[in-house]
Amino acid sequence: MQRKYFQPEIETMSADWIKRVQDEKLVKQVRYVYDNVEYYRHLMDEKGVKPEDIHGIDDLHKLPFLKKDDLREAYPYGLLATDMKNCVRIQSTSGTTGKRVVAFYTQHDVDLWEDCCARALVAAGCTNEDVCQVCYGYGLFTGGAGLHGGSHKVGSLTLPMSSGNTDRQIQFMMDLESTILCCTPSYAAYIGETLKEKGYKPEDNKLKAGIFGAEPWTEEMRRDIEKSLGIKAYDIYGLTELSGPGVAFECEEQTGMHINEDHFIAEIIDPDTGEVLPLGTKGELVFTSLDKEAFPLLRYRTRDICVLSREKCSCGRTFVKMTKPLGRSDDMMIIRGVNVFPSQIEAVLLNNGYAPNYQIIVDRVNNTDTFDINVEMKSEDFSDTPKGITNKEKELQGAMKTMLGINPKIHLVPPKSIERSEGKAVRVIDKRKRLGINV
Ligand code: DLL
Repeated sequence: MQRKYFQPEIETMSADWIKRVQDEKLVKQVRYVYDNVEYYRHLMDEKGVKPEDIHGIDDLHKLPFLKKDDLREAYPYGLLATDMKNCVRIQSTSGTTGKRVVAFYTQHDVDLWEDCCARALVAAGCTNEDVCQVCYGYGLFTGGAGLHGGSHKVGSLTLPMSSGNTDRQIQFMMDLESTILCCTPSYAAYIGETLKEKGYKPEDNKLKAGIFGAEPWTEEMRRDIEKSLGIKAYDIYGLTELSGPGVAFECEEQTGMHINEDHFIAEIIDPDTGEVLPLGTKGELVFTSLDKEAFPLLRYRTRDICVLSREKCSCGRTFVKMTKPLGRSDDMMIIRGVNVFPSQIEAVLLNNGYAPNYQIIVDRVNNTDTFDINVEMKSEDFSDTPKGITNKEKELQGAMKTMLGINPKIHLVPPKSIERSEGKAVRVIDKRKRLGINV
């Protein structure tokens, strides 16, 4: 059955109602967090703010920010707000220096998250008659689990493919006549290319829409994907800390993503001063969860730079819209959909006896990210045989894979061959910028 919204009464509620809902939920969430999470209690006490000072969203600015470093410090249970016996799931992503971000969910949290993903799917035209092929990674990454749960809620036939094995993806897509494709935009582009190589035309598949996110992509890439697969391509945004995909999603207007404001309050701040900026201004996106039980977050700094707008949307949804992330205010890279911090690479080098003289080179070739790391050899290795050096590269590659979850190509280069900088070392050369990608 075709429907316009998954939860119409919520997705189209008036601005006054949104504010009322947020006011009420915020007061409760702050009290809950203060009473149940010692780490927060401490942060709030330090800032001299008590739950009774928060009467609604106009008081939000009084609360302290929470940063990724806090998650690292509190790892793994320090921000857990409920008894472990109430939790049913964890999901995880990489953290700044090796410690992963581990997010906990109660069944209620999973339910709300899946509702958000279902809203995104319905906005893209998904119904219970659709075949939804989910090729985001399953496992600790939130992409697979989130869209999978959303697809179940909509009642569509879910193909839990996970990522990779493109021949098999294509076989299922053709044989089972998939109509909705969920994956990263770069994988969607790759599937499009592979279909073409195999001699298929865009009209040969039954796909009608795709839900693509988890990494930056451009309008040009959207047009290419739409053309090569013969579909309409929708953006979806989210982060593990808040639940996963579905924090915000695109509607048919394709002019930004509606933030699910009944579950999250969005603010834009100046990343340097922390000052709250007005709608329409570019800055760092900060989120406050409103009804999470296991892993609630107040004023969490995403480090994603974007702009919020409340312009009326032709789809009828009233939720505020965010632009695509326009960059980051930290040094996190997203490579093949995986979050990578230079500090993690440095930690692996130091643990393996290398000096932190390295350069990371990222590019996108044929819609796939390439990831190379040049590392200066230890002087004692310099005289090694080519085979000895290759073995050491493999060893280091294995250690990187364990830390990052993806495989870089390691190139051991002679000592002192990486240019020294007098100022900030240039650790990352991200050539994807030439394609207009907001890295
Ligand atoms: O990437 C969740 C997700 C899965 C979103 C599937 C969409 C689809 P993390 O691995 O925690 O979670 O990475 C979160 O990815 O802070 C952004 O920098 C980036 N990101 C997510 N969606 C988009 C998007 C998932 N649509 C980080 N465009 C976020 C650009 C995105 N960047």
